[in-house]
Amino acid sequence: MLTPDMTASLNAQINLELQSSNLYLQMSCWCAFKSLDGCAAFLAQHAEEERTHMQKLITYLNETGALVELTAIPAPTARYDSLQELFEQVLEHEQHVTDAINKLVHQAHQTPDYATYQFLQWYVAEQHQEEFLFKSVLDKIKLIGTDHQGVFFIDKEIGALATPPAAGTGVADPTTAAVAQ
Ligand code: OFO
Repeated sequence: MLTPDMTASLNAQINLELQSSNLYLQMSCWCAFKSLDGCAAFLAQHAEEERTHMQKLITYLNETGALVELTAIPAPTARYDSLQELFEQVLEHEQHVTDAINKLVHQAHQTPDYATYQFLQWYVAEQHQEEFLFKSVLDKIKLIGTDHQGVFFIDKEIGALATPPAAGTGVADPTTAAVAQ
């Protein structure tokens, strides 16, 4: 059984994962608007993955008999000056999520609530992967540059990180996902 404080913190994380999903969906739309189809596909897929992170937490709270409470979340920024600025914001956001996960792990340990502590280890590993992924994307952008040809190649490279939809579903096949889940 979760303490009221632990329930409140896990609910905050559920809402942060939803916020992450909305942010990446909005970023995907900006990329589509700029005809950056590879980046749009990659970010749309990542938005879906954030929903799976949220759902995992919802299932955990449901299983423990705690009430999930969704809240209003801030609207994401719709416009960006460049692809580099966009991915800098992604990395910054993921660092913020890592910080939130670290605080949750600390709280679970201090409570003590070892079931939640154990459950959160998946998120600890996931954040390492996500920071690594987005730092690599940003490094590529800085290396290739964002003049006209550069943007074309970056879009292809980043698009290649997105898993093609499973036949006829329009949904990425999770068994072949190249991007961290
Ligand atoms: Fe992108 O991270 Fe969720 O947890």
